[in-house]
Amino acid sequence: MKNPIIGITIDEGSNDTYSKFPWYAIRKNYSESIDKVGGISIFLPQNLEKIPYYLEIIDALIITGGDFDIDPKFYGQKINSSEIKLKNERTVFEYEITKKAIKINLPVLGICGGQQLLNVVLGGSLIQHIPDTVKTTINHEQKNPRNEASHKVIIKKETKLHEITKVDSMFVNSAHHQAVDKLGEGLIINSHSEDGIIEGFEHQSLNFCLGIQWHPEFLIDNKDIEIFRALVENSRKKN
Ligand SMILES: [Mn+2]
Repeated sequence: MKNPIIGITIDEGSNDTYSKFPWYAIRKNYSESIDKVGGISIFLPQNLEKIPYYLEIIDALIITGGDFDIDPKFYGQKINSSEIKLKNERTVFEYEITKKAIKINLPVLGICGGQQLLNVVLGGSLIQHIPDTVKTTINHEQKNPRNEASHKVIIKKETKLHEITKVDSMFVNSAHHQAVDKLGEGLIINSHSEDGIIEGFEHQSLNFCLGIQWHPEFLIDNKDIEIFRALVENSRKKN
C-alpha cells in the first residue's frame, strides 16, 4: 500500500527575515512528525487555482498555525481587539482548501490557528483576544520556549481524541491569544484547559476532522505523536 500523502499549509511573508522577496516558510517539526508515523509530507503553496489538483494528490490535510489571526469578517464580526494581525491571502487559501477537503470527507487536522480556521469554516466563531474576554491565570501565550509545556488539558472520555491518546489529560504548549468561541456545525468539544478554554474539538460524522489548540508537532507529551499517527492511518482510506 502506498504511503499516505499529507498536505501541509505553509506560512508566507515579505519582511526580510528570510529574503527581501516574498517567501514561504514552515517549521520542520510538522513534516518530521508525519515522517515518524509513515506519511509523506508535501507543502501547499497558496495558489487558489491549484486547490482541485492538490486535493487529487493529498490523502489528508494539516492546517498549521502562524503568527496571525483570521479576519473576524469570516465569522460575521468586526475587529474588536488591537492585538489582531491579518494575513488575508493565507486565510483565503486555507479557508477554500479546508472547505473543499471537508466536502470530500478528506481527513483534516487543524493545529492552533488551523483549529480556529477549521471552526470558522464550519460556521463557528472565535474569541478575538482571550485576556479581553476570559478571566484566567493560565498562560495561553506562553513565555517559556514552545518546546516546553504550558498547561494541562482535560480530555473528555468517549471522544475520538480520547480513543487516540488513551489518557484523561495531557500537558501541552500554548501559543494562542484567540480561542474557539461558538462551535462550528457538527463539532463537539474533546478537550479543554482548566479555565474552560476549548483546546480541541472533533466532527461527529466526518471520517477524521480534528482541531487541536496546542502544537502537537513539538512532541512534548508522549501522546502527541498518536494524533499524527491517527491522521495518517485514517488517510489510508482515501483510495
Ligand atoms: Mn492553551
